[in-house]
Amino acid sequence: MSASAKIFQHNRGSNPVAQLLGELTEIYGSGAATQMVRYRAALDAFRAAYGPGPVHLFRAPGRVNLIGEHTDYNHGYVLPVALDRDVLLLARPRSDGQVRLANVEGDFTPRSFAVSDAIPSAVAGDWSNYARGPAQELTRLLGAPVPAFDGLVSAAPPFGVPRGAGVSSSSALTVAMAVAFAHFADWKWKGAEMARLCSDAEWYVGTRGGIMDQFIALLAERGHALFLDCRPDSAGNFRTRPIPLPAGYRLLVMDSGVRHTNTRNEFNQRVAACRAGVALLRREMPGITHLRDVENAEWTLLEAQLPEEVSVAQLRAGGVELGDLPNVPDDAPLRVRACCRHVWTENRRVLETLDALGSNDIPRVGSLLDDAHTSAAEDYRISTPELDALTVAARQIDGVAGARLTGAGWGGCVISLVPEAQVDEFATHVGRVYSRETGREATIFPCSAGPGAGLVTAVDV
Ligand code: NG1
Repeated sequence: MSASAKIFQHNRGSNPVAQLLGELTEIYGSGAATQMVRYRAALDAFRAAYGPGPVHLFRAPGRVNLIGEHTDYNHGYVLPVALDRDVLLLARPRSDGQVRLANVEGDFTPRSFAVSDAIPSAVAGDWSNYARGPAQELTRLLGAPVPAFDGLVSAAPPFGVPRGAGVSSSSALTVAMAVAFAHFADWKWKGAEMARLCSDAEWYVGTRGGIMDQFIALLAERGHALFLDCRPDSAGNFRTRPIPLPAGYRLLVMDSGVRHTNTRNEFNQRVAACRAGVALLRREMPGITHLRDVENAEWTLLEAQLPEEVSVAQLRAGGVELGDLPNVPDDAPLRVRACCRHVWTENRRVLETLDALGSNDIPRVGSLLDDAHTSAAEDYRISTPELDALTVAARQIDGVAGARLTGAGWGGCVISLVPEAQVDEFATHVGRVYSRETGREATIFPCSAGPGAGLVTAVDV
């Protein structure tokens, strides 16, 4: 179990309400009283679905990424922060090997599957895949089927992780499931191993993503971002460092309300462009495996070897294979040079941001965030008019340090570092300008940098 994950054991002798409130205060701070209402409603729903008895409560947070976008699967650097919005999973073990899943949100209808050595995935898009994936990966790791459970998920707004908003709701669900299976299997997980397991579980679902979301969901510390070097060392360990968020600023999240749906193909095409870049650079630099390997090479030397645009079919004709990448058509145009430029420059920006945070040079942090947005929009082409409109509005307030899209892109959220005294003015201004420019409503909320996933407590219902 990670040192940062809080574990609270059920104490039958104590007052369960006071005990739970104490535990929620550790996790949510001043938000504990309202969380209590949510937790009690979830406990009632669990009892209604599965009957009275003991229940374990697990949680896993969503995240924003301060900087370092689409660098994780290139073995680069990232700087994510956990939200205090999370996925709550209530669970009770079952002895018959059947996992049963319910959800407080009606659009996720009940599901069930049997644990076994080989758990088949449900159809693409089925929410049970976020439980099947971790169950399968943990079964593989432990060499025996994991214990089954009755589970109820509570992740509805405003406490849950917004879905499709680039704040990692899918990873939060995967991690919550993995933490529950691990707990009932009595597997004492360590951060890196569990993060990898959860990342593999998401490959099971079909996205060829990286490990950032799982790491931050598991290892987050209150009040801190997490610097993560996504290149494992020879023993499979990753370098991580908690980074305090700057005093006097709030990290504000602006949800555009635009949801990315069916963008897995676009995502995998960006992965393909990066892999193509590595394959082409390998002709001159035979040892490289990821774009991270060329971080110290001159960009002008690299770009000369990278085509502006090439298709998978053209690459294959030239003897270049890109590996297992679902949903990347043969004729998809891969913008290899621009995508690699984004990754190469973004890695530098992450390291510069660390330096700037270390010396409390917040204006410098702001200009790096702005540059990161430009690179994401122009080189990686993952922005939208709505995200751009939010960044423009955010930068109009004096003292704001940067604005950039966060997460995969194609909708979702923008973040800004806002001086504490200007938070209200900022939210009013951005909300007004955004609805004038786009006809949409933005949801603006602070990122409270909460703690990582784990077992909250066990109680009787
Ligand atoms: P979101 O925004 O949660 O879809 C995805 C990937 C991350 C990372 C970011 C872009 C998954 C589960 N998540 O996050 O690993 O690549 O995009 O920086 O694949």
